[in-house]
Amino acid sequence: MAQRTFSIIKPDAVRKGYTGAILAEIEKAGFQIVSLKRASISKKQAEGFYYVHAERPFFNDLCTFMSSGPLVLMVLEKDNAITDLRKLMGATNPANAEEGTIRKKFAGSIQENAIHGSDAEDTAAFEIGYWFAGYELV
Ligand code: FUP
Repeated sequence: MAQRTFSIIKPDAVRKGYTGAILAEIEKAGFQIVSLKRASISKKQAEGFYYVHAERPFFNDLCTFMSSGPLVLMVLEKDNAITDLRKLMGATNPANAEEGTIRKKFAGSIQENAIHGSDAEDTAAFEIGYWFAGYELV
């Protein structure tokens, strides 16, 4: 059944000019783009988005990085969208990512790792609602 997930092309990838190439990988893999916007987010917005990581040692650096420049926020749809996007992204640390994955091709480090994808249905619902209003989901 068609499922929605939330994704971000992170500031490192946008800065390096990979937005179009990453979108092409996503469409080639069969995802429909339900909504897409380029934005600059505040550190506070990043902290709210990543609240589950608030106690982790990398939290502050991660939120500084996510608010360091424009990023692209997206809602994507396909059968098994959540699992399939995670496969397409590759491992969190690009050093461990499989050949052909977005992180293998475009990510520089475990923090500056090019793309985010929701990891479960409940987090996808929270993340879509955090960044998009209902009228933007078409
Ligand atoms: P992922 O779901 O693959 O994006 O990874 P996690 O949810 O575990 O981590 C969220 C983000 O925190 C990662 F995308 C990058 C950042 N992170 C670090 O900066 N250092 C770490 O050791 C782990 C994660």
